[in-house]
Amino acid sequence: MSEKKGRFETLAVHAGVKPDPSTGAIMTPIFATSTYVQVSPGKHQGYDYSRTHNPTRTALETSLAALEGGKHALALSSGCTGTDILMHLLEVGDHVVSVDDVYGGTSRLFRTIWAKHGVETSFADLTSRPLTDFATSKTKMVWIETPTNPLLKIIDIEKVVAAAKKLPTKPIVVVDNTFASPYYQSPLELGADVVLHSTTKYINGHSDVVGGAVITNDQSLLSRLHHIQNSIGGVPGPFDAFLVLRGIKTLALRMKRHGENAFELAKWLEQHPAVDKVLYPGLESHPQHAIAKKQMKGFGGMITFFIKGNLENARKFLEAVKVFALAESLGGVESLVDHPAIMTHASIPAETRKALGISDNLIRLSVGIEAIEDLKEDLDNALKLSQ
Ligand code: P1T
Repeated sequence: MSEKKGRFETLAVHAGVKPDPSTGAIMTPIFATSTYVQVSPGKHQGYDYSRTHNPTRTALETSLAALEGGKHALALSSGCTGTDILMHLLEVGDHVVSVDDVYGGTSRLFRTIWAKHGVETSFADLTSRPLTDFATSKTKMVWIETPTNPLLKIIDIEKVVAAAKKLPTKPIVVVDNTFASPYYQSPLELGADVVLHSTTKYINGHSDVVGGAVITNDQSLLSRLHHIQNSIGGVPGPFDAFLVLRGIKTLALRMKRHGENAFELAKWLEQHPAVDKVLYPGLESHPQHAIAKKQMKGFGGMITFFIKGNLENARKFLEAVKVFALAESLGGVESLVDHPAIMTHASIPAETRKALGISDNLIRLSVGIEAIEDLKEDLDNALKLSQ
């Protein structure tokens, strides 16, 4: 499925996209059809039913595989569908080691859905302890999110993959690459078996689609994942597939700008009197800055910081921003601000959140592509009003 011609920027514009043979239309048509005419039972042009395949989705899958340097991709109805489909690979009694700081919805799926179906997950701080401290004789999957949501911890992908490959249970290593996007990080090159994306975020980039994807080089794993998707559903509609495909064309331009704006704001916030601490992988003060430099091509558009004071100070700040919008999600062209403890990570039990350090004065920024001066002025004004 993959088309490996060209550099990232070229692939983003061209991979998967061919002029429509019947009209010459340069843009991939939105194939709004549930089914396909067969000339004789079982004789068709590669498409029989749109839960199984759809040409707009196929174009998107080819593009996603190319961007991640992978051979195969499945486009899905959401990032959480990707997590769920991957968990369907496991059997009762199997065990997962997951990074401790993951998106709240990922943690919720592991703790409240899959634990009930007999798959236990251990949440591990893989920045300070080795995988072997958490692996059991049943560990069949290792779940990495890096940078993590919302603490922006950096996990050494190559190191964890090497440790996983030595385990007798041969677990599948999944990397949720949503925060970095394929522009800044290529987990398959670092040895991961599967990359997961919430395409809702940077890949689509315009906050108008919920979608997901999994990408792998392993043909048999892809077949198993496609069997699961085809059996349970979880497909994106052709309109959504088209929108994500369109968003991808500007992914490189957007990511460059997200990264530049975020780096500048992170350095500036670090000096701000109303800010206690800033977490951004590009800062030398970040505890895993050296690993980020080694495995990422840039540091992305997400910043997490601790505002001086308590929840009241955080509230004043969050109510005062004008360019940044207070909303869940991330990765769109517009800047967003999130309060993880009350919003995106509320489903994580309070004591677990506290132990992780997701405190009431923690604020997460998804830095957009607006003028840096306007972003700075907005944050400065709201920070002043917060104290
Ligand atoms: O929302 P959905 O497309 O299902 O993606 C889930 C998901 C998976 N992985 C990561 C790293 C994510 O951040 C998300 C979704 N996150 C948010 C909605 C958020 O605001 O953090």
